[in-house]
Amino acid sequence: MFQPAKRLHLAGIILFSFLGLTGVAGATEYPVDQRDLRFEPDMLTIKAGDSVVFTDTDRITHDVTIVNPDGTSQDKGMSTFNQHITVKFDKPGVYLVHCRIHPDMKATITVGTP
Ligand SMILES: [Cu+2]
Repeated sequence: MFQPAKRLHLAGIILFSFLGLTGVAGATEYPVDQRDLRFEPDMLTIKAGDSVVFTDTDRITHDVTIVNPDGTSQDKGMSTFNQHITVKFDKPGVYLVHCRIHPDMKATITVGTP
């Protein structure tokens, strides 16, 4: 038997599930390497809710310190070869990234509204 009401209900469930999945998948992880004493790339534009995965590809220790748009800073710690430091950016603004060990290592991450 053909039951239009039931079909519509099922379609609603499928659509709802789909939207739920894309909501989660909407956040992106962007890779940034710490390579040859530089952040690579050293300029990045992302959206609020996205994350940046910093990977130390040098055979020396690096640090990830984030200077927030309000001037406060957060030291995300040190990494050695092939270690990752993941930082999630929830608020829009311009963030400056640097390595405490190597003052010339700098990057700028611009976080836009999602
Ligand atoms: Cu460094």
